[in-house]
Amino acid sequence: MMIKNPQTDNDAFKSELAGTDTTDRQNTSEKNEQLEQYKADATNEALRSNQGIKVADDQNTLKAGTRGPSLLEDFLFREKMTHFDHERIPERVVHARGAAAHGYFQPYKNHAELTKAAFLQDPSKQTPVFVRFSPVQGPRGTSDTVRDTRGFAVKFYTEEGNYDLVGNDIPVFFIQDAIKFPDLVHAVKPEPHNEIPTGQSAHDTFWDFVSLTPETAHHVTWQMSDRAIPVNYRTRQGFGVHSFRFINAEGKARFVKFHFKPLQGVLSLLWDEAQKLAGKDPDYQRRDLWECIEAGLYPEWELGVQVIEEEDEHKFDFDILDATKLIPEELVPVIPLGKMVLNRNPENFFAETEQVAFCPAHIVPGIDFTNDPLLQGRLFSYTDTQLLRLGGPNFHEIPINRPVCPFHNHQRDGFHRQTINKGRASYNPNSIDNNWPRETPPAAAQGGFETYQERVDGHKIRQRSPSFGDHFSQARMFFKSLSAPEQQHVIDAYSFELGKVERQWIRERTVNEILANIDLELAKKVAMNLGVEPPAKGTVEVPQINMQASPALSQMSFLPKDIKARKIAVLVSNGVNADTVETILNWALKEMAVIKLVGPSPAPVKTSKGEMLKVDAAMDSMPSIMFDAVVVVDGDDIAAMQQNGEGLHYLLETYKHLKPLVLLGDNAQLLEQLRLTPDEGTLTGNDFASVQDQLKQGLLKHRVWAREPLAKMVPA
Ligand code: HDE
Repeated sequence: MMIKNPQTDNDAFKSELAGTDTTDRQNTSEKNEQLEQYKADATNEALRSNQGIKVADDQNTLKAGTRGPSLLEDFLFREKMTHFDHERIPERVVHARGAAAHGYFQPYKNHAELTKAAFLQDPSKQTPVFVRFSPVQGPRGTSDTVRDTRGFAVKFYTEEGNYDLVGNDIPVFFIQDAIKFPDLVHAVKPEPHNEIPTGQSAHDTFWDFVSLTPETAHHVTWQMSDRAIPVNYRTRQGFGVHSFRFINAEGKARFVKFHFKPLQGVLSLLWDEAQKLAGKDPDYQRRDLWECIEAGLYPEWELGVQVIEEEDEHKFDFDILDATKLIPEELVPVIPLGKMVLNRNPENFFAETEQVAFCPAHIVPGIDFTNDPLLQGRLFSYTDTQLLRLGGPNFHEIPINRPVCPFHNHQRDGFHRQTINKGRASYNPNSIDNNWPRETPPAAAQGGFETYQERVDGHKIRQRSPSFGDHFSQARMFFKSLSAPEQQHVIDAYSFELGKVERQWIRERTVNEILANIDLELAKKVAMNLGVEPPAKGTVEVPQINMQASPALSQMSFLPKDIKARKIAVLVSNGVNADTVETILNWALKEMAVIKLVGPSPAPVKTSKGEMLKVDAAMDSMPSIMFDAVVVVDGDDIAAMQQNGEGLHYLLETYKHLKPLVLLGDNAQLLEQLRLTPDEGTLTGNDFASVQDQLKQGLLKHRVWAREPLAKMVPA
């Protein structure tokens, strides 16, 4: 008899979830219903041409004789090949690679005091969302786990029209003014002469620009931190980055900063894992998102805002219009607005994920922009880029981009127009069609969009505001807010990246003119690693801001509260104790943790009871870097393991990457063989029940940080 992991194919989670949480899985939002109309199912259908002709032979071109030349007349061949030849569209100039999912947003309560935006009023109403996550630098084919900022773009299909919150997973940006964006992107993209490196910032042009552009200092410090190598998309924060405005029905406006906080915690990879994963599984993060949603393990975020009264606009040490600055949560707490849940994978990657068009200018009544010069430039760029990428001005008609409310206006024609506009008047005012469609009075009265009447008074001028002048104090605050291991990773990352920079003067300028102003110790340590003369002091006077450290900036403040969807490799081989495997599977199901049974090869193994146990994968196809913890089950063939280089490497890597390592039964001997120092994360015992609580604790802490100095010596 063959037994298998009941979690495989997600059967286990689905039955465990059945009946508990059904609203999440009904998928009956207005947006889903709208999308249904455009879906095509070919089951039981004849193969036809695009003109509807039934095709009798799709294997052979039309030829003059079986061995003769092909005929131009073959309209079926020409249609098929022409369509294929035109399948690709330009990829996004940044954020080209992405993964997305459907879900909903639901407010906790009525937020009418803050904003009149309809989707934030009714706590019983779910607004459909489509969310796309994306690294920035690489092309569509880059790897998920590269060191990079990640996009966190949310389209809310509200009853008043689409609202796009096009954010990132880092709360500040590289530059202050949109006019510098093409320079930044040209510098970070692969170098123009040889298109190297893909998906990486560790090269000369990026660091040349960074070292000459001090305003990048804060964002780049985040980019060198663990934030830039997330475990997956589910464990990321999202930030609106800019200050926006909320306006309520009385016309009262306030500044707001948006935050998405993941209920899964904020977790990162180690650099060695990130690099290895980029090769072993370039789709690691999109696969994770997909598989979790398929299994019913829906990721959730809490959307919140920091609110700043208009009269407090100038009370900070920095300008709230400067996108290289954040507002520490200790100064202005985040007010929770509601919950976002992702519960449905797209049906078709191209139709939905590739064709979705986000734009920060897509706002609804109750939300407005500010004069942040980065935001102002973005308001232009997104529509402009979609015109090229999606081939014309009608991309709003593509199913994924359509609002769920009706939309009528006098815009007409253009490539790929789908709407058949009735009536004869395509202008306003008109008397022929009785002046339809008509304008709506502003929001407070009836729902028409009204721009917030901010008073603006100034000279036309090309100049950076002096209030944007401090580039280092918040970078310093961020660095000081990190735990010791996080700080060490920042030092390591700067050293790694600058170590790949060929030009000595760029290395030196970065150390002396950027790092020394952020933190002298950081600069000295990086200088030593690079063999550069350590600086004695910074080059500018960095203002003392009224906050030395903000604990909310450390990932240690965002550890998960449960182990739902955390991944555990259970190593099995011939002789494995079948009861232990069952105990582990039952425990994991209760905890909603994901188990993969990993064997020496893809072949089933024979258990202690003589049954054949199907494995989910072989060690080489699911290496330890894909998991949060590893368990070696008792009863298996330890002699074989002791001689299996790949298996021993599996365990060494688990230890090196600071993960819980459970060695049951005789497998405890492996610690000694591998010369691994036991610690709170190396768990041994004769039965799983004796270690399961410690394993859970280890997973909640994510890493055994105390092990890190020793782990450096592990040859894996
Ligand atoms: Fe973008 N950005 N960006 N960006 N951005 C694009 O629009 C741009 C910035 C962000 O999943 C492009 O549709 C300028 C900040 C995300 O489809 C483009 C500036 C933040 C995505 C563009 C910025 C973002 C984009 C390329 C400086 C976080 C992916 C394709 C003024 C708050 C959206 C596209 C998706 C994509 C321009 C800076 C987030 C070229 C000019 C700051 C998440 O229009």
